[in-house]
Amino acid sequence: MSRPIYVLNGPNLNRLGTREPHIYGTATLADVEKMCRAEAGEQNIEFRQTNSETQLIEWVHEAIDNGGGVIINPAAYTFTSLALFDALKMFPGPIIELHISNIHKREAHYHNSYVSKVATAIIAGLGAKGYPAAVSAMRDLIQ
Ligand code: CA2
Repeated sequence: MSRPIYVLNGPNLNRLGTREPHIYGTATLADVEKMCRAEAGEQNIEFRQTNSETQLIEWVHEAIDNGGGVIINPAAYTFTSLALFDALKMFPGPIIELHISNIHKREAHYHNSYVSKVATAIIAGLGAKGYPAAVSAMRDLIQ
């Protein structure tokens, strides 16, 4: 059994689809999980969401021990968490940073991502479809 791909989601994404549809679309996080599992096929994925920085870091530690790759939408922690940056630095496999919106086209406080400094690749601005695109890319990276 190949090591699972961890798809990790940060704060407030549990409410995806409930507001700012012009930025984030109308798909819910449950819809996004279905899209990822459809794209993953027989590849095992762990799909999780938390509003807790500690929990997000502990899932990265779990992926260090058990995971083949990490796809992460850290949401606001992207721009604030050196602790998450330090945790991701320890991950030996490929990391894809994922954002539904194009953060570089938005307010200045969304322009400096700590995660981009350790990510293998970044996907931003493809909407919810960025998630299955990341799963497809990650399967290529870990095969
Ligand atoms: O575009 C993305 O995926 C973001 O990571 C989403 C974060 C935002 O802080 C980043 O700058 C970009 C916001 C997460 C909260 O998302 C919600 C979206 C719609 C409804 C409720 C929450």
